[in-house]
Amino acid sequence: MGILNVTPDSFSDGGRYLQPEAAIAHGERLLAEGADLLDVGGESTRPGAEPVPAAVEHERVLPVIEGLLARHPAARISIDTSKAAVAQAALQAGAQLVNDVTAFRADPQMAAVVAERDAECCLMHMQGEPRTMQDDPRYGDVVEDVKAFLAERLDFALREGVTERRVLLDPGIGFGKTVEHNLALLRRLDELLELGRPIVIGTSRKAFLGRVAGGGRVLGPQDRLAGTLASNVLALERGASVFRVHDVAAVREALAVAAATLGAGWTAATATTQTS
Ligand code: HH2
Repeated sequence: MGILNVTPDSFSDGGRYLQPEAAIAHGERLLAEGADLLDVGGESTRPGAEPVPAAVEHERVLPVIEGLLARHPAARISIDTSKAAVAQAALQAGAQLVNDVTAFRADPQMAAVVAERDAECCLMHMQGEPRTMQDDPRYGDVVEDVKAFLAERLDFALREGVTERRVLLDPGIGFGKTVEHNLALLRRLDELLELGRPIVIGTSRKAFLGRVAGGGRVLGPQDRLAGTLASNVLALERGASVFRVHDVAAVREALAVAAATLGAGWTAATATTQTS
């Protein structure tokens, strides 16, 4: 899953792809690098980010989704939003998956929009909300707590009429979590497989990688590729099947080597929720 942030303020690439033409060109680059899915987002969810009105988000993402699909009709597009109106417009324009970092909690209409169109969805764990989520996050056992949350959200989605085989789950690396919480979730990612759905993992360029890899320093977002590769390879080994990343070509190569070494494992086809 290649990341396409159409925002002025995303933590690693804010402002680079705010113009539709620049975003479409970047999306095409990610497809050429081998992305199986493009995750288009018009609202940053980085720690401290302020919410964006639906109309602004719509204006940012729709021309990009339409432009990409006009040039690449077979491209699979995911819409990264927690607003039902934005999700609905994106699905109408041809997106296939709704990636909701609030797991259907922010907008009471979201589950119905996904159910009505029988779309795929990704339900992610987040403690708190982006503006304040990194202020002293606490858990009993982070893996147990995240697992219980995802189980409850999956149940909720099914009760609202979402098709089970369309649902992906994500522990939400960096969303209301300390470095130790993120590392525990990666170390014990296989425990989430008991939920019976494919696991999405999003470590790409995140701050905890900069802290762990930097020793005493914190490496900046552009210097976190090695950490991104290491964490995605480990996530593959522990059962993740969708990898949300900025650096598609490098991660694909790392995953190909890791999968070949493991002797089975991951191909893009195993990640889809459409045929399973
Ligand atoms: N992380 C971000 C945004 N959306 N969605 C899922 N399913 N999983 C994630 O880990 C995830 C996500 C944050 O990263 P990014 O899009 O690079 O930054 P920003 O939120 O600043 O736009």
